[in-house]
Amino acid sequence: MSPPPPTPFKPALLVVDLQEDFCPPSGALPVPNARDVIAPVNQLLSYPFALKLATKDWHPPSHVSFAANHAGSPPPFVSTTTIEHPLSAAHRYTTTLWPVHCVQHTRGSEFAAGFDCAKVDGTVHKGVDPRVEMYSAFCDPFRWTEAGAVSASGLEQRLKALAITDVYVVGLAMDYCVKATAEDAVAFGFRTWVVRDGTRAVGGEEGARKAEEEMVAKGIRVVSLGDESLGWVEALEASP
Ligand code: VGL
Ligand code: ZN
Repeated sequence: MSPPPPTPFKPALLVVDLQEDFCPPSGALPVPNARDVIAPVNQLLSYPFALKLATKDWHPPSHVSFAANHAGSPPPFVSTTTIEHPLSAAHRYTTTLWPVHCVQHTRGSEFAAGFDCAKVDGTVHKGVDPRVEMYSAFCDPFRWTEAGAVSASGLEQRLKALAITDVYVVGLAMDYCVKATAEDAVAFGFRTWVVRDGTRAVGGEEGARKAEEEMVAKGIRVVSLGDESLGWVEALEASP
């Protein structure tokens, strides 16, 4: 017999950015083997999580993370820019520039074909403020500086209002938005799980290995679909 779940145990599922632009071959910012996650994610969506949410990377055309929006249109993936807090320029950090992706209302911003999005209870939009990068589904990284968040999705409050204890994160990409979302979930006090089968990295297998190591170091539990922690979810009573 495997050990019982912790009590209380009220788990939520977050499906991060499972959108066409992150899927090969057509996506603008394709994550290797991204479509492999669709079947495992659909399986997880059939479990009785207390809450199931999907996120969408949802950028305005003027977003700061697009290489094309910077002088000389530097090459994406290998170029960076410095992002400053709009109210406090002393707070700044360097971030990667990307191809134009997930522009609001475009084909590429739609959920990936075959993703059973009818089973989610809602969609959280992220990366909406053109001035800041927002990998996490919760907030931009200035949240953790004294200058404070520029943009927050309300996800923390939504989970806390339902007394969620555990957050299970899957989706794209493991080394960017899944990782940032899981790190914030831990920082906000949730027991946090990343399910390997349901995620893939921009940096391929090497990117996945490094992301896993960094997440584990922060107290995130990286597990496979067969892990006992998912047995706890399956065994919950489906809510009416
Ligand atoms: C993502 C790069 C840029 C992600 C989003 O969803 O991981 N990566 N925007
Ligand atoms: Zn993005």
